[in-house]
Amino acid sequence: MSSAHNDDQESGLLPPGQQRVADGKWPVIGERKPAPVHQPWELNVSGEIDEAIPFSLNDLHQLKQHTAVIDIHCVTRWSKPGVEFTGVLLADLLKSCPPKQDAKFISFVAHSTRKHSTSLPLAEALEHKTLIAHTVNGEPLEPEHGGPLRNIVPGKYFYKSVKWLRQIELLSEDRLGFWEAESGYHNEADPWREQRYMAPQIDRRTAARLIAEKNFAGHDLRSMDAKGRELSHLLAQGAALRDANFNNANLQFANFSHANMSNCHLRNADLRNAIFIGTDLEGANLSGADLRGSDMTGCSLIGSSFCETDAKGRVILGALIDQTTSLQHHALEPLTPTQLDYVLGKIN
Ligand SMILES: Nc1nc2c(c(=O)[nH]1)N[C@H]1C(S)=C(S)[C@@H](COP(=O)(O)O)O[C@H]1N2
Ligand SMILES: [Mo]
Repeated sequence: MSSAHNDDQESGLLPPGQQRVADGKWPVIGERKPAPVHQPWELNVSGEIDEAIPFSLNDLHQLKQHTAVIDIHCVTRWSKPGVEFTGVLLADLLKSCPPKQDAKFISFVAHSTRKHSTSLPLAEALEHKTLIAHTVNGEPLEPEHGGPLRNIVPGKYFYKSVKWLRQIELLSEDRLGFWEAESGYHNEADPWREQRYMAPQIDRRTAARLIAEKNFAGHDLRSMDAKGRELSHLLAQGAALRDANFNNANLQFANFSHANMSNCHLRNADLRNAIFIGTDLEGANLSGADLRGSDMTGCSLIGSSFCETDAKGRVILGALIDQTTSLQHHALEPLTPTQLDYVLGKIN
């Protein structure tokens, strides 16, 4: 699927469906701070190893240091190429605590209130040169970006890199991470193959009934297919609609207040007078959608698209936005430069 084309994609620099953030910007995604920290930071390695081993930050600095320039690709369609991380290669760390034969997977666990984690096959984590990073572009990692320690898995969507890394567990069987289990993020996360979401779990009959009743409020309908549907006056407050496909649908007067619509496909949808109060529209594609009279107060737009451009940066499909569209300036701030120019050109 294509959301926004640009020069980076033409030159093969960015994976499909990704857009580059403005220089100097680095959005904060997901949790914003670690759980309270009462003791000096320790990284524990446990599970399928002979002995559970704690590493202090100082211990980590004593190990061989490695610097790598990596491209950040968030599943919500923004990329930040060329970020320099320094730390210890997972491969070097594991030399001090060799995994047992049975260790086939590795789970990275955060020190956060929801015990956030993510996992990978151990062989893949090593192949991708996973880094246990404490430094970015020569400076200590800031807490909002995972300081003092986060893992970095180059070549995977960024949800495979947990902030506030406190524990590494070697496992004989996989254990799905937070986003993978809660939000259906794809467990393989290869941005070049657009492995954003797992196959949807919705039962077809329920989906058909909800479409007929035009009532999605509070339902989990991730990745549902509603393209081209007649859904005017739809009630969808608080619904879980990540990755749902509403391309070309009639959604006039639909109420999506506080719904999670990240990565939703809303290309060419009729969204006149639709309500998106407090809605998560991160990574959503609204190119060609009719947004006249819609209320987008307080919605989150990191990585969202309102237009598609050709290789020369000319708009080939743009959303219909005018003075009747309620969009706040501060909500527009995280848009990529191309998207921001487009929207400002319409509302100013
Ligand atoms: N502890 C923790 N780590 C996390 C997350 C989170 O919510 N909590 N979100 C993941 C996701 S989805 C992304 S895109 C990146 C965002 O990192 P950033 O906030 O430094 O950009 O962190 C990943 N690691
Ligand atoms: Mo993400």
